[in-house]
Amino acid sequence: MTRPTPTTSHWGAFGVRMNRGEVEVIPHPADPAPSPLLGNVASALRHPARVARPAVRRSRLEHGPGPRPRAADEEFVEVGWDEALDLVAAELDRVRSTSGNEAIFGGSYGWASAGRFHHAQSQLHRFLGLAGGYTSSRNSYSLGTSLVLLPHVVGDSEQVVRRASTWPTIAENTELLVAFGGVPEKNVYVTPGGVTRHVTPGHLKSLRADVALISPLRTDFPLDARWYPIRPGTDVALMLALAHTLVSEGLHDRGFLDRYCVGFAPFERYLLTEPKDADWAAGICGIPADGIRELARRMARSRTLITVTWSLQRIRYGEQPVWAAIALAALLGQIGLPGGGFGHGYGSMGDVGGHGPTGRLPYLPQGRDPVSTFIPVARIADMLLHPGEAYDYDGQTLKYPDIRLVYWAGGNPFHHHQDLNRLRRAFARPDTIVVHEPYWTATARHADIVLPATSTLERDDFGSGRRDTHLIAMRRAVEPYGEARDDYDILAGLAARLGVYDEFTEGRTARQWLEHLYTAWRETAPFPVPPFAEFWEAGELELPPGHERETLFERFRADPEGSPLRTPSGRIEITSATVAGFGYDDCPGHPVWLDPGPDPHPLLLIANQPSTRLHSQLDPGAVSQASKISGREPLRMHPSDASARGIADGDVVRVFNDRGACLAGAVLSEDLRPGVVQLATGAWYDPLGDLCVHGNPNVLTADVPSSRLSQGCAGQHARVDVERFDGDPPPVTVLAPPRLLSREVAS
Ligand code: PGD
Repeated sequence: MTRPTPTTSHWGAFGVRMNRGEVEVIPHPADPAPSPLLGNVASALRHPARVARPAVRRSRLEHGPGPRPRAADEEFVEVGWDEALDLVAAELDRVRSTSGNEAIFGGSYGWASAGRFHHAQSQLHRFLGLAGGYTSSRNSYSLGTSLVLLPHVVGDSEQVVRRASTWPTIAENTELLVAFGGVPEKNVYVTPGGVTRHVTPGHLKSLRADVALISPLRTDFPLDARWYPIRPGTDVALMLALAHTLVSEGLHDRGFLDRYCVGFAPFERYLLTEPKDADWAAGICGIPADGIRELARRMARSRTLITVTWSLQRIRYGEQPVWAAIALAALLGQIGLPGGGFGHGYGSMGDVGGHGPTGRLPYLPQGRDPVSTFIPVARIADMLLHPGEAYDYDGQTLKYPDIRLVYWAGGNPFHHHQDLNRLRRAFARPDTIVVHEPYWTATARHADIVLPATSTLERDDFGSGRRDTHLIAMRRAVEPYGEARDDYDILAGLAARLGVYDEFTEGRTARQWLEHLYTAWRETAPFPVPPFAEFWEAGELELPPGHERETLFERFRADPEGSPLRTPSGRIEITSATVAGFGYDDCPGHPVWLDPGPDPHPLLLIANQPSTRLHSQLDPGAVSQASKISGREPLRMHPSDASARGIADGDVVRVFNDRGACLAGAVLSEDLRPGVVQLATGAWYDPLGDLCVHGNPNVLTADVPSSRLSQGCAGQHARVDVERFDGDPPPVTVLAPPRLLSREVAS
């Protein structure tokens, strides 16, 4: 038996071996809980949806650059690499000389693939920076709201996410875990950049704490828990009522509030006038008032950890649940004590609560972007549709640039953005859209020029994620698909045409870059690191372990003067004078309940992360495909909502609202609250007019920000209705390439 070739991915390290011409995937021997997503890898690797050759939209080839509808079903013409690269280089040059580099949007948000060198965005940003610069994007679709809010409240988002209290500390000390959004196990298999040991499932089993699962979905906690089936989007009302009970019954810790917090008084006034009590909250969140009071009292007498998943901030007014949870934890006075306080993102990502190493890893410098213009990442459609328009962001007034060229590598906006029918209109505005992709995703189909990128198994790299225990040599295991090239080689080809080849490559091949980055890291690493050749041969390097027992804000608690928070006051800001000073009605100076207002559609759709793929990645893979119903994404709904609509388990249904509609396959389940339906993100968008025939929920979500403060993604919820789809549903076409013409036929 040959030794497996090592590699890693966002969903785990693994090995591959060729077995009678087929790729065999072997979990890493040190992984106690390999991800189910590994079952997608072999089937997706050479799927017909791969991009084999550079391709240009036919109308672009015939008519040159300019705004155009960019229909997803238009033909593409396959061209040679030289022609494709000449086209892209000429267009970059045209746009920068006629409109300036600000007119090039290179934000290129997305998860791309694991691998420290061939990271698509880092490569693209480095190249575009050398080519004169680009308009960039900030923050993430994942955590964009909290990334802006947390600095105002606790001074730091990095610490909350990267140095969260570790699972062993929680297992040993927490008596009551109050989990808003639960700890969804499906997400803990994923960590950006790689993960070798999936330890969270094991840690969850070792918890001694009682668990209060506060979620519309019972499946959001994998083990026994007391389920509070809350109405989606109303967690803040519940948190305020818990706070109200603590304050009105004198159960709050005044000493902690005085010493470690500022701005409790205005918040207390808010709680007590027009009281935000349990009776008030029960009418909003659907949890009985007695249950709310009883939970508050248990929280006060137990070592209590309050956790909030990232999904809770991915909604309109998404700042509020995060801020209210911190205020609630402050009232309990346990922040900085082992097993107490608050946490953000347990179950949102594999590394939150992890205790792997925290040291620096080898990395590719992205260089400098000479253009300072940026957008908060989720404002892409607004930017394309409203050039020149002013908008608010974190106390500033910014203006959307006029983008003529969009360049995307390593992301799928036609997966990740909201209101996809609006995004299609936005994508009609620029003169040119360039995409590097291994697959014919919906984004590739909405581009003008598509350049085929290799996947990780087709190139040499090394990889390791945050708090990962290993650095893995990712050795090329198979030949590139078709004529696919590494993003680095594609960009080097463009750099040569634009006169920045030497600056971009620094005279190195990809393999030489690996050795260079590794060696630079090795020279400064605070522990012994073998030479590159030895590491490459061994296939991995185990990194020195991190601290198993850590508590968030332990040092601040021990010495608030010596280790202050990086807020203006140095303390936890229950009221922020800075945020209050911005005067935003959708994010005032302390946590508040903001009613999203009426909507005629009776069901609340939760568009959460899938369990069968990573975002839209691997949708053609076997595990993802096996979950589909008549080829459509499964939509979970309560039997009472289904029977009221004449829907049976396994029916194809149409999910709709004013923005659009999609088809899905009904799965009836009592594990969700009546009135709630759930459809995971990531089914490849397959438009037929305003209908997605495949089941992408982002045709239904609204393209509105969480607030003027953060302008974060609010795609987790949408109001919808559902009906049975009678007759033959239109076929899913997106898993086959678009119509491809050869150069001769096209001319
Ligand atoms: P991916 O499917 O990971 O989604 O959005 P994101 O755009 O990250 O897209 C990555 C793309 O990169 C894939 O198409 C893949 O083929 C391509 N790729 C992989 N490797 C390479 C490479 O080496 N080179 C190149 N050129 N391409 C490569 C994710 C985003 O979606 C996130 S993070 C979140 S948390 C959001 N969540 C929600 C949500 O909760 N609800 C809704 N409704 N919408 C969301 N969207 C967001």
